Amino acid sequence: MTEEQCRQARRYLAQAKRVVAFTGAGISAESGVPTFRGSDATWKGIPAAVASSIGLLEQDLTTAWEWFDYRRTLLKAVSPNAAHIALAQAEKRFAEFLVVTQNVDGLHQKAGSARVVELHGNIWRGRGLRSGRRYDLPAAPLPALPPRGDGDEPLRPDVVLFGEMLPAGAFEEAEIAAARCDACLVIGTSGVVYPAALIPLAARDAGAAVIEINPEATDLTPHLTLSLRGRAGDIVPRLFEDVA
Ligand code: BV8
Repeated sequence: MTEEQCRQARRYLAQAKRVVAFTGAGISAESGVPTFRGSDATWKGIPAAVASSIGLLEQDLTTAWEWFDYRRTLLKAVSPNAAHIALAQAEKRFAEFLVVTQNVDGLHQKAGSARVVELHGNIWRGRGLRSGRRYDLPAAPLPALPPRGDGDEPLRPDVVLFGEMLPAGAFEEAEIAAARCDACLVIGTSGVVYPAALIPLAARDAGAAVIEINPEATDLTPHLTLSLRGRAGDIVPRLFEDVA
């Protein structure tokens, strides 16, 4: 990111009343959470996108739980980083500020963000296979797989798997916010997963300034107002430094 780009991005934010921060796995990378498409995106030789698919869960619930409980064990030890914290602190300075995340790690809430839409669910919850009832899960590693709810009902991870619809309401809430915002940050996402990747495009279509923060160019880059090269933990705090 150049100083001029930083000044431009800060000007857009200083003029904004309504902000959406759209985040992906890259915002948690500096907390030590593996991304989906980095070199570390496999488990027992299975690509993450396959391990996180409805096909695998329907075929073998226990293996699906082994994958998710492995990630929950990794995530237990991680903390929000400077980017998560900067977004949580920025929330109070705007008339409207919404974090729309593709992540399931709960790090935005842990950093203090109160307005968060989780498009893909949350890895700390389970959901009854039949009842759909949600439960907070015991600490990882789980004593038995699959975990069970009331009436000994087997649970599944309360996340959206590849090949599944997004939670009713979450996507719509994100779309409405994107269509109203003046500025949309796009932080740490490769922009390949749909329908989530439509959110920054909805902001662009509504005339918002859409600002990407990523060490690399992505599928979204050509469609955005500004693309700031660099790590979220370095850039995001600078964008909000003494914003009125
Ligand atoms: C749907 C929860 C329709 C689980 C996730 C073929 C078959 C089936 C489906 C499809 C198909 N082809 C396309 C689809 C649709 C599919 C899709 O988009 N697939 C992609 C891969 C092509 N989408 C779906 O299936 C969605 N549902 O379409 O339903 C439907 C209609 C009718 C009936 C049924 C269904 C559901 C998608 C939700 C999947 N679940 N998560 C879990 O976590 O295990 S998505 C998963 O990927 C994560 O949530 C992750 O966040 C997300 C997106 O990836 P990114 O966040 O972008 O992460 P990625 O690793 O890709 O990139 C990281 C970026 O960070 C990089 O750019 C990197 O440069 C950058 N970075 C790295 N370090 C830093 C950094 N940036 C800043 N700072 C740093 N330090």
